[in-house]
Amino acid sequence: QEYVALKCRVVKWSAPVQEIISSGTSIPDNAQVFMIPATLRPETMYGQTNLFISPNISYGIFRVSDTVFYLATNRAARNMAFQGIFPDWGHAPKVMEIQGSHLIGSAVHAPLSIRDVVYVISMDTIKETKGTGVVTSVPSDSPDDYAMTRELFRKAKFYGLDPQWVCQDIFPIIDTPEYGNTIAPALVDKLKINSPKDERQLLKAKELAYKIGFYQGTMIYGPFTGMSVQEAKSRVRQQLLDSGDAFVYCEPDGLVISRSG
Ligand code: ZZB
Repeated sequence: QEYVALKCRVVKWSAPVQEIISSGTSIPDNAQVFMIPATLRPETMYGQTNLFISPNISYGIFRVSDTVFYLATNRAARNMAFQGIFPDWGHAPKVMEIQGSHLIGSAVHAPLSIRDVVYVISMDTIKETKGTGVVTSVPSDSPDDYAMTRELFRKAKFYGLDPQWVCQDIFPIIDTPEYGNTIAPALVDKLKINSPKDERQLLKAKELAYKIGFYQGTMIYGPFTGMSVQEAKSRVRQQLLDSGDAFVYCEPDGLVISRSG
C-alpha cells in the first residue's frame, strides 16, 4: 500500500505534553514537530477539519534532523527507516514516547486545508497495524470521519474533549451525481449509520465512497476545480510532494496467516 504521509506541524501542544516538553527533552526549542497522518485520498486534503489520534496507542517522536521531528507509531517509524525517510538507513531515532490520550487537544497546521489549524481529537478505532496511527479527518468524504466527529461532538464530555476542539464544519470538496457534494454524510444517512461502532455498515459506506468518489467525482474546490477526481488525485499528490508538505510512505500488504494452512 502506498500512502501520502502529510506533514502536520504542531502549533500548540496539549497541556500534559507541554508540561513534559517544558521540563526538558532532546527536542530543541526552534525545532518543528510534525504529526504524520497517512492518507489514500490526497485530493480531499482541502476538507481536513481535525486530526485523529488513538488514545490507546503509544506514539513516538523521531528525529529527522536537528530541527525536524516526526510523530507516528513505533511500527510506522521502523518502516520509514527502511525507506530513506530518516538520515541513517534502518534507524529511527526516538526522542520521546507519548501516550495518544495525552496528545488530545493539541493543534496542528494541516497542509492545503481550508481550516489552516485543526485540533487533535480521539478515534478509538484507529488500528496500530495500519498507516502511521495518525488519521486526518475529512468528514465530507470519509464516512468513518463523519460518524466519529458527530459522535464526539454529541458526547464530548464523555470522551473528555472540549467541544470546541471538534470541528463541525463540513466543506464540499468533491461533487458526485448521486450523493451531492458531501458524500460521507449522505451515505451515513442513507445506510442509517448511528454510531462509529456500526462497523459493517461503515465498511460498506467507505467502499462506496471510495468507488463513487474516484470514478464519478468532480473537484469543486481548489486549483483543480472542474477536473475529475481521477485526474486531480495525482496532481494534488504531486503538489504536496513538491512543496515538501508530504512524502511517500509505503507498507507491505498485510500477511494473511492461515491457521489451517
Ligand atoms: C483521509 C481520507 C479522506 C481518507 C477520505 C479516506 C477518505 P483503508 O481505506 O482502510 O485502506 N486510515 C489510515 N490509517 C488508519 C488506521 N491506522 N486506522 C484506521 N484508519 C486509518 O485506509 C486508508 C484510509 O483510512 C486513509 O485515508 C485514512 O483516512 C484512514 F475522504 O485519509 B483517509 C472513503 C474513504 N475516504
